[in-house]
Amino acid sequence: MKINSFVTVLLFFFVLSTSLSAGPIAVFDSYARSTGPLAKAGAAYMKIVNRSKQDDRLLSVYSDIAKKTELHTHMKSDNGIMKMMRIDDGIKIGSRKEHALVRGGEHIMFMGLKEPFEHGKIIPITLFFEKAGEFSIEVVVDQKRKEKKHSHSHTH
Ligand SMILES: [Cu+2]
Repeated sequence: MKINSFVTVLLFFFVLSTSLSAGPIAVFDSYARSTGPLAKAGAAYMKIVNRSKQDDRLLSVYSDIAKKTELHTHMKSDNGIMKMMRIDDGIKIGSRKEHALVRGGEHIMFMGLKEPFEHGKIIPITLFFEKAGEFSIEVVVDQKRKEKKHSHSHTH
């Protein structure tokens, strides 16, 4: 367990350091997961900060890890079941605001994984913003992470 928590601390600083870059956009508290080692799809969650004086918009996402990477959200369908839907018009990140991608809400979706999401694996993702442009991050797979704020669970 000691080694494990040391690695966690290292990962924490690694993730933290990726959020310290100058520029208007910062990403923190990010992680990725899949439903299991054989899953063909996975998702990533994070907090995105827009430090700029103007609103921005996350238009699209890309990763080498999957055949397709999309922005998704969850919508309640007519029969009350939560369904995932692709976001086509992007996600607004307001000026000097923080926007969270969370389980059961907006997320980055990887479809057709080229490699399994092993715990601790690092996933490169490029975010494309309307104003800030390209922003590359590396997100660590955390299969054990629980969503803290939402007590209800969603299968993904
Ligand atoms: Cu999805």
